[in-house]
Amino acid sequence: MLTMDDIVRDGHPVLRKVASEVALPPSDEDKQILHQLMEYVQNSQNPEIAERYGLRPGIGLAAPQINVSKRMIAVHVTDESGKLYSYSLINPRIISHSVEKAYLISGEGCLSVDDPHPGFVPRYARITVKGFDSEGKEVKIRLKGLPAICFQHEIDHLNGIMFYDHINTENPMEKPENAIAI
Ligand code: K2U
Ligand code: NI
Repeated sequence: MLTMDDIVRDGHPVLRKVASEVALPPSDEDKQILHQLMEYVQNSQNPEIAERYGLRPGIGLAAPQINVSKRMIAVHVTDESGKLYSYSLINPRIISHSVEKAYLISGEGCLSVDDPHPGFVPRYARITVKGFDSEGKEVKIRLKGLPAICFQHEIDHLNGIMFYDHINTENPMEKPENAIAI
């Protein structure tokens, strides 16, 4: 199983690379990586396992964060109505998005960033994502709320973008325009 020792930290060059597309159907090695990403996220949300292995809780994880520069992510998050969004995706891409933005009132963190970066992170309020599951089958997902924020955070990792890149440096706490607070 993955632990925090496997998660690279800010400053590692892999976090600033554009990750490579994954060949389909995925190889056994790529399927194993995808499984490990999801396993970490689920383990990190289990208080007993997280405490026993010192896992920082997360709702998503991208392959570059374990030093694998490939376009794979895992997301395991529940929205405000209690609906679970649990997806391990290969080559995910945002195919459409709202004009309206959204941001987390609490700001964002990252398993690869140890120090805080206070400030609002403007994201699209609603997105449609296409990708492929672990068997290479196409998946299309419409997202809003925290799941939409999480998918955008993870897809950013595949493009070498960190959450704090989006924060207004002049005024980090300035409310983003045309945006809903989550
Ligand atoms: O990619 C990662 O580093 C995992 C992040 C993803 C994330 C950060 C901010 C907003 C949405 C997703 C971790 O999940 S950070 C911990 C966390 C836990 C619950 C809610 C938000 C952030
Ligand atoms: Ni992150």
